[in-house]
Amino acid sequence: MTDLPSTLTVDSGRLWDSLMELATIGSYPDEATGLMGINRQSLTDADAAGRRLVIGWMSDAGLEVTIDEMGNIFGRHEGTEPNLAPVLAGSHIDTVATAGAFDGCLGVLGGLEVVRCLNDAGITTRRPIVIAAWTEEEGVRFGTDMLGSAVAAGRLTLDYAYDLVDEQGLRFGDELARIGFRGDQPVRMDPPHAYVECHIEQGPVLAQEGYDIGVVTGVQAISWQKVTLHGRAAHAGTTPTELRVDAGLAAAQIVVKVREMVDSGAYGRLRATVGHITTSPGLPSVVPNRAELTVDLRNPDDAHMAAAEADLATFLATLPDAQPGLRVETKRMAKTNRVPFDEGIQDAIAAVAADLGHDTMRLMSGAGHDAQEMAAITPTAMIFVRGEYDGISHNPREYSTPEACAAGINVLATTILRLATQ
Ligand code: HGY
Ligand code: MN
Ligand code: MN
Ligand code: MN
Repeated sequence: MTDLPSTLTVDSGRLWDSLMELATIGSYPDEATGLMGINRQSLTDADAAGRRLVIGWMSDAGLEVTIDEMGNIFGRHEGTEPNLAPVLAGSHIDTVATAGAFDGCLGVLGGLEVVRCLNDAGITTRRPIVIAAWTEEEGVRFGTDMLGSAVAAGRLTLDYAYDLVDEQGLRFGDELARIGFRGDQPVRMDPPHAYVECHIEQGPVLAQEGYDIGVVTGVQAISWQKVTLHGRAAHAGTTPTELRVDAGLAAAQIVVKVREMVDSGAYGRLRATVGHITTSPGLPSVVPNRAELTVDLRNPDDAHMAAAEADLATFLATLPDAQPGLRVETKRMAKTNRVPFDEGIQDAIAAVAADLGHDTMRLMSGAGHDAQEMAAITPTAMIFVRGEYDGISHNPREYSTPEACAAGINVLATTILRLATQ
């Protein structure tokens, strides 16, 4: 094994080119921004095309590619001691419907670039290095986020995942088979030596505080639920208020209520979003007899999250008081408590960043990540890369500069190098 360098410098142009090429898959002209957005939701044909592109690049880089029962993709760079637990790095390439080019993709293509860089330098580390692309991290198609990594780490079962259905009633397990990515590698993975994920911050903190790189201390709690309201269809012109059971009104009251909860300050740094809301039959002259909405709650404190969930449940139960006959159904979609990351891996990342000349700050992640699942089975932490435009994300305006992306992946590369020689 050649003498190892103390730091690695990746090919930032090659990294950027890969990011921009993957971004063409699932792209669409986004009317709201005038930019090209990306809609590569999991297990769609676009996702399958993105998967094939990344697998091709992994193979070109000499990685041994395997696919597990959840469609998680792994590219293995063998070590001089193959029996040692590998260093795992990665993220996801599935996107929301209004995505930019960086969310998740930076972590997968950045991991690939690390391997390409090791190949260029003729470096083989003691430990194997494995690059992962996790399935359905966003959770926006099948309703549970971090799905692929949660099954791999054992928090959720394969059967639970396979039986999830999308808005069209298509089943996860069937769609995985349809796109040809229902692999036969057992999904429950042996604990790796460590897991490191590089991701854009998706928020304004690094930019506001003047940092390019952040060391992530953990992920805040996440609660997703679907609320279905059953009212009574009635004539818009003839039906007086007291005879109405208006599902649309109840839905609107929930939207206002969650914002009032946030503004009250009673739940710490609660964030609440009603991202999906529909009424039926959706006609101008018919009082809605049904409404569906999702409530996404986030909180860095589990006790505050529990209080917010309980108070929202109490509020939902009172809705029929004002509209007798209204029926309220709730369904849990996703629920994760706050997840702290490993201090040792955080310190390793901070030391590498310092060696590379970057000051860093430590911050909790506002977004969920596959790393929060890996933290259950192996020492885990994340590297954040500064975002531009207030770190906007889940929007085609999402942007990090080539320099910031390269800085993040240089930190990832050297961190992986050092972990893989332990
Ligand atoms: O929703 C999230 O926090 C992440 O984008 N899956
Ligand atoms: Mn992501
Ligand atoms: Mn995302
Ligand atoms: Mn995420």
